[in-house]
Parts: sequence; structure tokens; C-alpha cells
Amino acid sequence: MAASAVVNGILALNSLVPALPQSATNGNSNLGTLQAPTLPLFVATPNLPDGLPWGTATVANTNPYTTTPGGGQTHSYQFNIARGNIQPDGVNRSVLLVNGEFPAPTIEVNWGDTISVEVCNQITGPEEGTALHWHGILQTLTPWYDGVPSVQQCPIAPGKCFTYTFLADLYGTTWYHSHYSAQYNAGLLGALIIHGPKNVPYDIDVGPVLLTDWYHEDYFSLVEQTMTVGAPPVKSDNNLINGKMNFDCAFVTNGQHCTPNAGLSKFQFQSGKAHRLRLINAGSEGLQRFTIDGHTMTVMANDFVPVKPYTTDVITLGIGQRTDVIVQATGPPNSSFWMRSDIDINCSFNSITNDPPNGSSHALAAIYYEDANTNEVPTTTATPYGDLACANDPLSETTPFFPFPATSNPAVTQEIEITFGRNATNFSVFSMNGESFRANYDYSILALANQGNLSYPLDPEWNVFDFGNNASIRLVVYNLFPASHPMHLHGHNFNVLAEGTGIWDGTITHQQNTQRRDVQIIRPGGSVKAQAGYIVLQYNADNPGVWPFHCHIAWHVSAGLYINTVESVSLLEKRVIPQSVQQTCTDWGVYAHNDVVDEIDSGLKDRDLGGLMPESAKWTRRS
Ligand SMILES: *[C@@H]1O[C@H](CO)[C@@H](O)[C@H](O)[C@H]1NC(C)=O
Ligand SMILES: *[C@@H]1O[C@H](CO)[C@@H](O)[C@H](O)[C@H]1NC(C)=O
Ligand SMILES: *[C@@H]1O[C@H](CO)[C@@H](O)[C@H](O)[C@H]1NC(C)=O
Ligand SMILES: *[C@@H]1O[C@H](CO)[C@@H](O)[C@H](O)[C@H]1NC(C)=O
Ligand SMILES: *[C@@H]1O[C@H](CO)[C@@H](O)[C@H](O)[C@H]1NC(C)=O
Ligand SMILES: *[C@@H]1O[C@H](CO)[C@@H](O)[C@H](O)[C@H]1NC(C)=O
Ligand SMILES: *[C@@H]1O[C@H](CO)[C@@H](O)[C@H](O)[C@H]1NC(C)=O
Ligand SMILES: *[C@@H]1O[C@H](CO)[C@@H](O)[C@H](O)[C@H]1NC(C)=O
Ligand SMILES: [Cu+2]
Repeated sequence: MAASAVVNGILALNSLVPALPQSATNGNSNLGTLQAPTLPLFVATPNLPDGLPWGTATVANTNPYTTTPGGGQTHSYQFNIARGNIQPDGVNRSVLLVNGEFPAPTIEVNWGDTISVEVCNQITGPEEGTALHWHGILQTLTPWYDGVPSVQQCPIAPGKCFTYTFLADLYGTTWYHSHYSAQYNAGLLGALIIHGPKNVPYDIDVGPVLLTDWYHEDYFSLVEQTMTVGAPPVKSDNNLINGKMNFDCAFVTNGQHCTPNAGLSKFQFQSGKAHRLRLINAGSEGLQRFTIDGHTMTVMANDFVPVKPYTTDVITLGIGQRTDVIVQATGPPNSSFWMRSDIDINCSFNSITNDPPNGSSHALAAIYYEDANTNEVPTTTATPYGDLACANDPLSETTPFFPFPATSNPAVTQEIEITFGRNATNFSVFSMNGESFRANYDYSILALANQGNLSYPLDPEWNVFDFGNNASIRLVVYNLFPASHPMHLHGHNFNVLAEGTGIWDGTITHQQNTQRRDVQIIRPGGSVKAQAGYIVLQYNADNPGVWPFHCHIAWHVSAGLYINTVESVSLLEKRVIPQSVQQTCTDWGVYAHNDVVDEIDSGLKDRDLGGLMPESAKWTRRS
């Protein structure tokens, strides 16, 4: 088959009957099929006002950072993580699945509910540690359930289970993923939906639309490639919507079994109705540009922050970012349209870049109105969006519904420079203020901080920024690297005071009501500060804990683009860490003593200390 035939063929196929069954492409998941239900899936709590835990709270009248509705339910989940072989785009590869599903199961709760997830590590052949992070959840009062190994827990050892229990403290759209090395690249990611007050009316909640760049190699090889001086950059092989896409089998490079026209995701629209789509960039590197042929989109929230609605043709999402949009179904009842998401190859790397329409950087899914034949191939044309910067939409476009002004005199201002280079033994690494992060899985920095210990000998590579008891923190970040980075802070929605290129001149956009979110893209920069990309972020120290601040590109964080911020340390010292969290370190210590752990990236290093620390030095429970 000619190289171009299959992928070009997506647009020239006679029908969209998938060549593979859903079980072959996505295991037990029904996402991406017309059988995937709209949301909500559950009935609201009956004995509460309006059946809703948040009663009369609205987006505009309630400060979500100080208020969470009481009386919520607890939703319990059991997650078994194991290896599997699936063909999401027709190419057979080994992946990591939760309960046999790719994407992993959608978690769906109400604001104020408690989420309890028992995670069992059943990864074998070979074994690996794991840990799940609940992106954007504040974890106020439960900083030990944030899920970053070596920071708030030790990895969940093979054969062990660990239960995360935390409050759904904000509402909107997010996701969860492994935070162990670049493991989520192998498929360990899923949507997390928290229903709350609505700032824009709509009829149908279509649910998550996960946009993920996709790779045919295993993540460990890709991390090795990332860290090898002189090696070409890691490039994605395809781009998926809800875990599905076709691939041109002529481009398979390593002999994997490949089936053409494996099957695209399909969505159902009702003519005349308003649809909510929850867009999530859950990929490893690619910056996504999302469009729907023949439709505009109304933005209602960015990350967990509801915003005054604005209409656009194209949504830009860096890794980790979410945008909730309303799409008015203006087409006739028998119509069908292409949904598209493009990895912007000016900002990201894809292995097949002779586009359009060949490029595997272009994800497609079909939207069928109620009377359309759901196997027909849409014939609509793409919405053009011109030359866009490797950046988020201008800050001036975004106005959060609930204003949360940032103080003009933060207690501490920390400047941070992002650079790229090689370390003393010739591996490629990213650094923040000259230091590249390296984890040590035998420790939890949170547990040490809880004991008042922020003076450990390994301090430099743990990249700890101890902000003591400062009440507000401003981060002025400069990027001296020629690609953008989606920068993510755990435990907070930060105010985004400014972003741009050059030296920040002190100007703040919408000072009384800046954009807030939990990931913000910093622009590419030149190699000197005067030509750097910058972002200026600020947040109040109202959440005692150890909170990572890092680039969300899997390859960059693996290469050390990561710091730990210690917040409100004297309050942190008063917290009592649950015994089960301590147990992860005991179990990991036993496992790492007996097994050789492959060590390569920032998240996998098990530093040689001349033997492991005695157990007592690792964990002392503070009472
Ligand atoms: C599609 O790819 C083939 C093979 O690389 C190439 O010959 C052709 O020009 C491409 N078509 C477009 C439209 O880019
Ligand atoms: C996928 O690869 C695995 C492991 O090599 C193999 O066991 C399985 O049969 C393959 N599946 C297909 C459809 O080729
Ligand atoms: C949809 O219905 C219109 C009006 O009846 C008709 O003109 C058109 O051909 C139909 N389109 C399809 C794809 O069936
Ligand atoms: C990529 O850059 C080229 C050259 O500047 C430009 O023509 C093109 O529109 C850009 N693509 C996007 C998606 O911005
Ligand atoms: C350089 O990075 C590699 C890969 O992370 C690591 O194995 C090595 O120990 C580092 N070298 C130094 C001197 O830190
Ligand atoms: C690192 O590479 C440089 C040249 O690229 C070489 O001069 C130097 O000896 C290497 N260092 C180590 C520790 O291998
Ligand atoms: C802090 O913790 C490290 C690592 O366990 C240990 O080596 C060091 O002695 C501790 N410092 C104090 C003051 O307890
Ligand atoms: C504020 O943070 C700085 C470090 O950035 C630290 O030196 C200082 O002691 C902190 N102040 C308080 C009151 O904790
Ligand atoms: Cu980055």
C-alpha cells in the first residue's frame, strides 16, 4: 500500500466501520464509541437542596478556595494497574492499563464528594513501581495523597496496594495520571470530572475528550533518547482523540503488527442543543490545536477556573491543560462533521510532518447528528487558524467568574531560570536555577519536612525551594530554551500576572482579576535572559505541603525540569501523616533491596548512598 494511501485515506474512505473491535484498540474502555454515555452517570444526592451538595452556591458567589460543600458522598474505586497489549491506532504495543482500560476509567463525582481509590500495582514482566497523581486537586489537609513518588510518598511497590482518599475540592474537568517517571506515556491516564455550579447553560454533557500524542516505542527507551547528548528529539508517532486514531502502516518503523483503519472516535450531537465538551491535553509533549469543522466553540472554563464565556474557532492546549467548551449544534439533523486536533509541529515534535493531510500529527474524530448514518465519512473542511505562537491565548481574553486578586506586594518573589545542557557525566538535562532535579525513591520529602528536616545532605538535586512561612509567593520564570514549556504547580490555582518574551516590565494583566489556572505555557526563549520567554505566577501560601512546580512535558520533567516548593512549613510540621503513606516507603525499601530498579531519569534515580538509609532515618512519624 502506498505510504500516503491510508492516512490520506481517512478522508477518502467509503465508511468509518472500524477494522478492529473496541477491545483490540482500547481494552475494556468504551470511550470513543457511541456507547460511551453522556454525563452525569449517577443520580445526584437526593436529600440535599436541589439534590445538589452545593445548594445555592453559584460560580460567581462562592470562593472555591475557602468553601467546599458539606454532606458529599464517598465514591470508592478499585484500580488494578497491569500491562497489556493493545492497538489504539492499529499499531500493537505494550501499555499499562487500569482495569484493562485505555484510556483509564473516568472518575465522576460532585463537588464536595470524597474520592477514594485503592490502587494495586500488578505490573509484572518486568515489575515497576507506580503512583497516581490527581492533577489540579488542591489536597488541602491531605498533601500526602498528591501522588508524586519521592516527594509525598514512596512508589507503590510491585504487588502492593495503596489507597488515596481526598476531597473533590474544586469542580470542573481534570485528569489523573501516573507520576512515576514517564509512565503515563504508556497509557496510565484517565479523566476526572467533578460536577459543580454551572456558569454557562447547556443541554448535553458529552464528557471527556482526551487529546494525547501517541508513541509506538516504550517510554523507557524514549526517556533514554531524551537524555542522550546529540540524539534526535523524541517525536510522537500519532495523535489520538479518546484513545483512538488510524495510522498509515507504511510508517511503522520497528516491525510492530499494524492494522490500517483501526477506527476513529465517534461522538453524537443533537441538532439545536448546546453540548459541553471537556477537552484535556493528556499527552506527553505535543501542543494541541483543537477545532470542529463548521462550528465555533464557547470557552467556559480553563483548567478548574470558570471564565466569562468567549467564542473562538481554535482551542490551544499545552500538556496538562483543560478547556471546557460549549458547542451549539447548528447543523441539520442528518449531518456529520470532523472534530480535529493538530499537534502544532512548530511547537512540538511529530515523526511524520509532511502535512496536511498526511501528518500523523492530525487527530480526527467523527461527530454525527441524530439522523446521520454513524458509519458515514464526514466531508467537511477544516477551520483554518493561521500562524499561532507557541503560547496560550492572550491573558487579556480571560476573565474568571470569581475574581481572586493577587496582592501587589507578595511576601517572597523567586526568580527561576530554565536552561538546558549536559551534566557532568554527559547526559542531557534541564535545570531550574542551575540545578536538575533527581528524585530518590527511598525518601518522601514531605515526611522529612513534616519532621522539620529541610537540611538533608542531598538537598541540591532534590531542588527544594523552602518558602518557610511566607504568606504569598510570586514566581518569575524565564525560559532560556528554544521551545515552550507547560508549567504546572501542584496544590494551587495560581494567578497568572504576566507572560511574554524579554524581561518582565512589571505590568500585570487584569490585576484585579487575573487569569488563574494550574498549567500555564511559558514561551520559547533565546539563550540570554533579554530574549527569554517569561511567565509570572503568584499564589497564597494557604496549603501547607511540598508542592512540585514543573514542566508537564514528560520528556522534560524526566530530564529534571522540576522543583519542589515547601509551603507553610510550621503548619506542615503539625500534620500527622497516615500510617499507610509511611508503609509505601517500608514496602519500597524491601522491594528496592531485593530487585534491581532500572534507573535513568529524574524520577527513577535510586542514588547510591553506599546502601539504603536505615528505616528509622527514612520515616519517623510525628505525633
Ligand atoms: C503524503 O505522504 C507521502 C509519502 O511521504 C508524500 O509522497 C505525499 O506528498 C504526502 N502528501 C501530502 C499531501 O503531504
Ligand atoms: C501484540 O504483541 C504481543 C506481544 O508481542 C503479542 O503477544 C500479541 O499477539 C500481539 N497482538 C497482535 C494483534 O499482533
Ligand atoms: C440531509 O437532508 C437534506 C434535506 O433533506 C438533504 O438535502 C441532504 O442531502 C441530506 N444529507 C445527507 C448527508 O443525507
Ligand atoms: C508554523 O509556522 C509557519 C511559518 O511561520 C506558518 O506558516 C504556519 O502557519 C505555522 N503553523 C501554525 C499551526 O501556527
Ligand atoms: C547525569 O544524568 C544521568 C541521567 O539522569 C545520571 O545517571 C548521572 O548520575 C548524572 N550525572 C551526574 C554527575 O549527576
Ligand atoms: C563529555 O563529552 C565531552 C565532549 O563532548 C568530552 O570532552 C568529555 O570528556 C565527556 N565527559 C565525560 C565524563 O564523558
Ligand atoms: C534529615 O534527613 C536526612 C535524610 O534522612 C538525614 O540524613 C539527616 O540527618 C536529617 N537531618 C536532621 C537534622 O535530622
Ligand atoms: C520567605 O522565603 C524565603 C526564601 O525564599 C526565606 O529566606 C524566608 O525566611 C521566608 N520568610 C519567612 C517568614 O518564612
Ligand atoms: Cu518542558
